Amino acid sequence: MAIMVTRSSMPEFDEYIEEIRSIWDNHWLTNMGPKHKEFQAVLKDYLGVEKLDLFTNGHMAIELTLQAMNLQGEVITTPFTFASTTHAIVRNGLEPVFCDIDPYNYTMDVEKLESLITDKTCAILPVHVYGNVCNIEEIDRIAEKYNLKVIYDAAHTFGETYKGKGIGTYGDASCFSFHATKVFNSIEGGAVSFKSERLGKVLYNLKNFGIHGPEEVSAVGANAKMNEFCAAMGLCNLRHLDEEIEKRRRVVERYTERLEKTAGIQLNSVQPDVKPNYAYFPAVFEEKEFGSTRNEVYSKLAENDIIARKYFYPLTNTFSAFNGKYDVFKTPAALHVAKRVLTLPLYADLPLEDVDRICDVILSCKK
Ligand code: T4K
Repeated sequence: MAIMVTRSSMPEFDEYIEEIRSIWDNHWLTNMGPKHKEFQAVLKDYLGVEKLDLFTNGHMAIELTLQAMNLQGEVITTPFTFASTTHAIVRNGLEPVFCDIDPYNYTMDVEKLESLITDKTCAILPVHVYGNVCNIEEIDRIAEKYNLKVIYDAAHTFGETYKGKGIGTYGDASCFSFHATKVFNSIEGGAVSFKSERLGKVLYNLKNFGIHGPEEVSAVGANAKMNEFCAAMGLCNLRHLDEEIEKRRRVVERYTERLEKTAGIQLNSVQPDVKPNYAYFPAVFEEKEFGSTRNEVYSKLAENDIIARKYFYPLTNTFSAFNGKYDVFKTPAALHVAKRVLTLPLYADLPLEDVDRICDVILSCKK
């Protein structure tokens, strides 16, 4: 069987059945039922945040957060991310302004941030990409100086802490994804942690049609509610998450041991003050020193039934959807990394023998 870039974590079948049994008693499938309430409460606790709401997925979490802030103008973000981040900005009628990334941790290059601020800038939407935490202090300082909102795309940072505090406590809001491919999943799902009570109320309106009772509709909202089956999956998976992260750590350590000394491969390093979740294992291949290109390594792995992924290539500012509107040469570090990066297979139950086999194939490409 092929080894894919990841494999969804799932509880034992019986554990999930036990979790959903009560749904057959109460026939309550969605619309903020008991599982939703319980999941919301345990998540607040796990993430160490005071205010949090649940959504159908990580994308709607970002899109509705931007909408709830009632923003206008330009949002500074990075193009080295999944389509969702940029699309959430554009779908709100806002203009994305692309900041380059740090070539080593792939998050927003804060040295380049301030020069992109104009009188139209309303917010910063940085991405904690691969679980690497952005330069929070500097982003906060700049946001405060120019009175900008900060919304973190925290899709990859579930359960991480920075300086001992939950990652969701930083910025005005942080948006998490619980998609099947994430460290922690609720099949599909997402959450927003936020500071302002008022923002929470608007977000709730947006996720539930603005409905506040059978005869009261006080806002024009959409539908982005998490259903009971997803909440139940989240409840089950959360019980095993610490163990899963520990297993991921072992996989990451093995990859690192096997690949770190090879010239021409840049690996991710654990950041100071961060409790990591080992979400992804990016490796950047520099052809000059390694002797093979990223695409050659990708193909060699595929010949061996190992399906790595080029997250995040292409950059979002080159998507054909935007018809060449954005100048990719304004984000040269992002372009450099996107052409050279491969995210290697990583999931809790990936056997270390498979990691060794993957590394053997990669090292066979070294010239
Ligand atoms: N912001 C960022 C920075 C994100 O990375 C994402 C999502 C979002 C926002 C938006 O959050 P969501 O709205 O998705 O909650 C995947 C995911 O669909 C997406 O959630 C994720 N980022 C992105 C990085 O990756 P694909 O198209 O690459 O996934 P796919 O279907 O090719 O799956 C990859 C591998 O995962 C498969 O080869 C096998 C495994 N897999 C997949 C699925 C769907 C499973 O084991 N089980 C499954 O159910 O986008």
